Amino acid sequence: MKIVALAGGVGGARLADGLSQVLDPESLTVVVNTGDDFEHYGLYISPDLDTVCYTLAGLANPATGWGRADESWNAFEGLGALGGETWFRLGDRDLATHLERTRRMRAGDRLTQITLDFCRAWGVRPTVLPMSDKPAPTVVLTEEGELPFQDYFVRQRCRPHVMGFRLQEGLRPAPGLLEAIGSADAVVLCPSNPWVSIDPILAVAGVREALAKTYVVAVTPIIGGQAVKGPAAKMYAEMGILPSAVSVARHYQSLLDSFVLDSTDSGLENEIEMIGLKVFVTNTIMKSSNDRRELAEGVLRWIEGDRKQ
Ligand code: FO1
Repeated sequence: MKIVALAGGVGGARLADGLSQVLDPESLTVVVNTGDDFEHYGLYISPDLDTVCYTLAGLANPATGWGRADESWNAFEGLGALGGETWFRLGDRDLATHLERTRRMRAGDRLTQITLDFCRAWGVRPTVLPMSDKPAPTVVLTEEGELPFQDYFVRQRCRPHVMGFRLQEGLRPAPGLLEAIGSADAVVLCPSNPWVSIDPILAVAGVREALAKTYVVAVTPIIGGQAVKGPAAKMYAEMGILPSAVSVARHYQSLLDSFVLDSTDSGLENEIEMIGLKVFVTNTIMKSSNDRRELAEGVLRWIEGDRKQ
């Protein structure tokens, strides 16, 4: 089965990793959010692309989910000693990625090509695509004004109250993205933040139209009213929406054929079916590599069975 996974940060990367353990490399394409990208120290930084690629390569820091494992912080400490900005941590191994990506983007290379080359260098075999080669900065609209994404997420630790988001609408999709969705048997919306990880991908020109022509299943990023990681539940609450798997199902509703609900929330199954979605209830918490593979296997089996009906 050919699968396209839409993913953002840590949660999405983990399911993408599970899918890469189960599917042949040529049967999996991971499309990654670039709305978190920003320039820092003159470097073009693409956190979700790096989180997905590092995770698929087995290079990710297991504690944080972002950045590299076995990292050292010599350059970063040197920056601090010089009075440089230290709110966004850049490890020595991670810096190589940002330096080389920035050098190649300044030379005119496309983010898509850079990502494919980095994946080859890191031994990542599935295809990983940015959602677009064009900059797509997500702006967070808060009660304290408009904030660039990393300012909100890292510098301010998601404290400001969110009122909404401004996404880049109608961006040109990365080469091959729409074709990958068009030839997929199914698309999996990974358990990433619906607002700032998945919605930016859905806003890329042609993506919603392409999804309408194929089987789409979303894996809940909210369990028991809480996000597994990150501010998704807080964002829902601040925008007056009850943080729950039902709210996520409604968030994507028109795009979905079915929804993967965590066993903790099995009581919500009927409510989600009432809005017209079929529901697969399973354990969606991924603490280990084995959990990632098991969730991926379960979702693929679900898709196989549900598509046939
Ligand atoms: N997140 C933090 O909370 N603090 C950091 O210092 C930080 C540094 C960082 C460096 C590289 C990278 O790829 C990601 C990094 N992140 C950090 C995570 C990043 O802000 C988020 O993972 C995404 O933007 C949202 O998923």
